[in-house]
Amino acid sequence: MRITKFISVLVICLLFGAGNLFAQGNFITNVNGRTHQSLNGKWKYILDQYETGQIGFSPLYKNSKAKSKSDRVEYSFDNAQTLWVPGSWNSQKEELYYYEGSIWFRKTFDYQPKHKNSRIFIYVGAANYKTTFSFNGKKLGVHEGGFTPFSFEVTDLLKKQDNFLILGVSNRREKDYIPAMVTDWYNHGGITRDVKIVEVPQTYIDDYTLVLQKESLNKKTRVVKGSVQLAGSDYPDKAKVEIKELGVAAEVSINKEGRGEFAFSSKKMSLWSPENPKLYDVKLIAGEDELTDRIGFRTVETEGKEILLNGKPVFLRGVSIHDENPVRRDRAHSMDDAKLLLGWAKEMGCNFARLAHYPHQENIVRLADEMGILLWEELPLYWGIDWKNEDVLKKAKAQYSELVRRDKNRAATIIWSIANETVPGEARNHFLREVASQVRSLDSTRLLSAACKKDGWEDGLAGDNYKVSDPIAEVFDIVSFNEYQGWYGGSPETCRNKRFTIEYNKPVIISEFGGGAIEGFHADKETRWSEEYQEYMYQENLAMFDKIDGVVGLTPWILVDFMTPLRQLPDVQDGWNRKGLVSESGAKKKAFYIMQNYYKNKKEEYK
Ligand code: GCB
Repeated sequence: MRITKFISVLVICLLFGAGNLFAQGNFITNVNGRTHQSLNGKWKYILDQYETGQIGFSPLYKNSKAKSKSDRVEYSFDNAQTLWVPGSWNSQKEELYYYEGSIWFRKTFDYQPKHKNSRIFIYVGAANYKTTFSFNGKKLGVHEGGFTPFSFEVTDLLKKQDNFLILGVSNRREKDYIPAMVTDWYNHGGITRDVKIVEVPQTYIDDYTLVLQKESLNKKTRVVKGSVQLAGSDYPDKAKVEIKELGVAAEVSINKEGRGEFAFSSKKMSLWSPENPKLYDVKLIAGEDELTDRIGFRTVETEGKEILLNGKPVFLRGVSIHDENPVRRDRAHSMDDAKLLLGWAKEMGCNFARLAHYPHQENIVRLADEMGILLWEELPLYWGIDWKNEDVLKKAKAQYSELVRRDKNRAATIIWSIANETVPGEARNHFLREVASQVRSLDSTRLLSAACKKDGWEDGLAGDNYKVSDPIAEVFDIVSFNEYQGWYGGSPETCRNKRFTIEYNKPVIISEFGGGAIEGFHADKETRWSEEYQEYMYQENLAMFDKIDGVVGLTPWILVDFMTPLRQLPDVQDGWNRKGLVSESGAKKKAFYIMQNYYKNKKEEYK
């Protein structure tokens, strides 16, 4: 009888989504620029493989405790084991290595607001993939998407002592998720980025954008235009934007909706570029709220087959990167992790990185701003997306607006890439067009692209002539494609005969190329998995790309070996994709130096 009741509750909940409020979009931005306190550290956890935690024998978010010795509480956090947050669960416990399902996390804490009359939010940098968020026993909503932030307001629920925050995180794969069922990367589950308590005044600065105006690029006085959006109820008439170093103090008139636009000019402004990654401390003041951000000013556009940064042609000396620290075998989540990855890229001579295949942690974007590394940012519209499903399209738009909201003031980010290796077709073209126009409407100042495929051997078109004619490239500023000649097709020397026709008069980026090598395995250049094979393949590929008209950027696949359940070849892959130019332990393979040398020459060429 009990079981029948349980099943009917379960069915009703599944049908009606258990009253979930979806929380996409308006998270608190620039959390480090506001009053905050970390909730990182050890969290208690309960495993919930069948995902009944919202409704089961005891809804886990309620944090039930036995009140008497006869009370039956089957799920209790109090004596549970712990996991570190941030961190993927897979990397922390052997028995969780391949676990896919849900885990409920609990953090207890006392908190005394630092300011009187503050509003209190809890911010989560990312949790993979779907999170049920609850605070002090109340379910506040659900967030979907494993790589973008979310936050919930808890002002009215907060107590001075014994608060409990419970997050149910599921990393199950589903056909209507983004990404979908199969990826060539590891499905790190859990709360993978920082969790913070953030305090803001009753009315606060919710969003802001500053953009250097192209028309003023070559003028003595450079002009920046921007906007501020406040959240709250009692909007001040005016807000202010200040940059001390430039002597800027711009007044912003705030309208009834809490929005204001502004413009200021400066004769002294240095442009941001890889050679001169100049950032300014920008202070925004509105009523009681005040925050600072470090912002660089530059322009980016295309002209024919060139990409112009601050009006000058640039060659993007790039590399593809996954958001993973191979040494800790975990998702990257700290500034140190970001330094490790961008440090290798810089050593290789890069001025550009492709943050594949999903939004990376905010630290790496901010570090790229400081170091002068241009960025391609991406959404996991990857293999096997359910293009016909309108809900999936909504999710893609929601995730993209979160990414743009987070990073739109970063000078480093110049390209939004909306997809990777997707097969042209009516439904897919419609879907990506919709995403492209959504991204453009959110941010018309950056370039759009996607990693496409060429037409060739896969389509049975034998021969040496390849075409890049994906119809979706029509809506992009840059044509990008992945190319694995010498690894998935033919031996490295077959590169010599290949010719490419790009059907668009647009700049071209080779968004992936490469092949695997086991670091320290040396043999002749025909032996697969040897460093020599990889080195040879890089040489042949680079020579082939040099002959393609319009190539202005490369992002070889990939900077470092990365974890993936897709690659199991014993003694060779062992759960790792070996295409890294650097090994999992940080040793550079021979091909690393081929790229380093190639980029040294490119840098000279583009001086
Ligand atoms: C690709 C994918 C990338 C894979 C890579 C590979 O084309 O975009 O996610 O990891 O190939 O190693 O095969």
